[in-house]
Amino acid sequence: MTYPESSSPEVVMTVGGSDSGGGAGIQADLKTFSAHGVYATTVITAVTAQNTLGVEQAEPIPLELVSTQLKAVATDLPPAATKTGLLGRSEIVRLVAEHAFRLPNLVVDPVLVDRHGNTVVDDSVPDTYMQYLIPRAALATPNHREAALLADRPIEDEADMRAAAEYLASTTRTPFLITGGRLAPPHPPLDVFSDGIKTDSLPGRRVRSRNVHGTGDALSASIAARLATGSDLLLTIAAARAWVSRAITGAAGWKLGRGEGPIDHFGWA
Ligand code: PXL
Repeated sequence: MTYPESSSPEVVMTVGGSDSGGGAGIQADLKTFSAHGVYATTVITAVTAQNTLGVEQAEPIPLELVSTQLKAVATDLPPAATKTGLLGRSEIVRLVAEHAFRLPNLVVDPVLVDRHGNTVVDDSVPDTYMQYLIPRAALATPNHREAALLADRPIEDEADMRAAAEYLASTTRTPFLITGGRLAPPHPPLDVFSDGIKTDSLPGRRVRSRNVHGTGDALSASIAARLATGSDLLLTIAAARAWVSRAITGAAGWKLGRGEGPIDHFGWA
């Protein structure tokens, strides 16, 4: 089949780690991009051996090979939007920042903690994000634990999330969406958006499901895919949040693996 040039799909690139279990990371981004009808390209920064129960091993890809992937993809298949996930080391955060001038609609999902809340990066990584990469992005989407590391202050509740979002956005001059899906009960799930001037609390719906692995990746990837076809940032965020909520609801009854299972990227349920 041939596509007339005018109907070629938009290209969206993801930079992140491979999740062998298919629920998060590069594999989840491929699914999310495909579900949104955009053409996915990938730059792999690390390979993890993991399943729904957890990560067994993680190996970084050498810096030079990450750099060559980035150049190969960005020069031949220029992305209309890019999402970053697990970058892992400061040198990779800086490498992506060096390419940012050719990466419009850059959505930075700073993966700094694992699903249990343990920090998975060196101490220098949050600062490197704040100094080099996030100021060049269209949006940053940390969860509340990652936002606490970036802002270097505790975040326990909505007031903390709002103050941190405003501080982070005004410091970097980049809009922030702090996600609070895993805020400790009794707090309802809540995301907070700030562009440094106005700050909005975006309440969510609590869906009872153990299958929430990769929800953060799905949100940032959905936002990147939607920005590629160009629309307003706040409307994009609202549409992406609704899409993720449907994907969580769809997979609530799934029994894939013995641990935290994946979400329903394609609306199968
Ligand atoms: O969900 C964050 C994430 C990103 N990338 C990789 C991951 C995870 C979480 O498990 O494994 C590769």
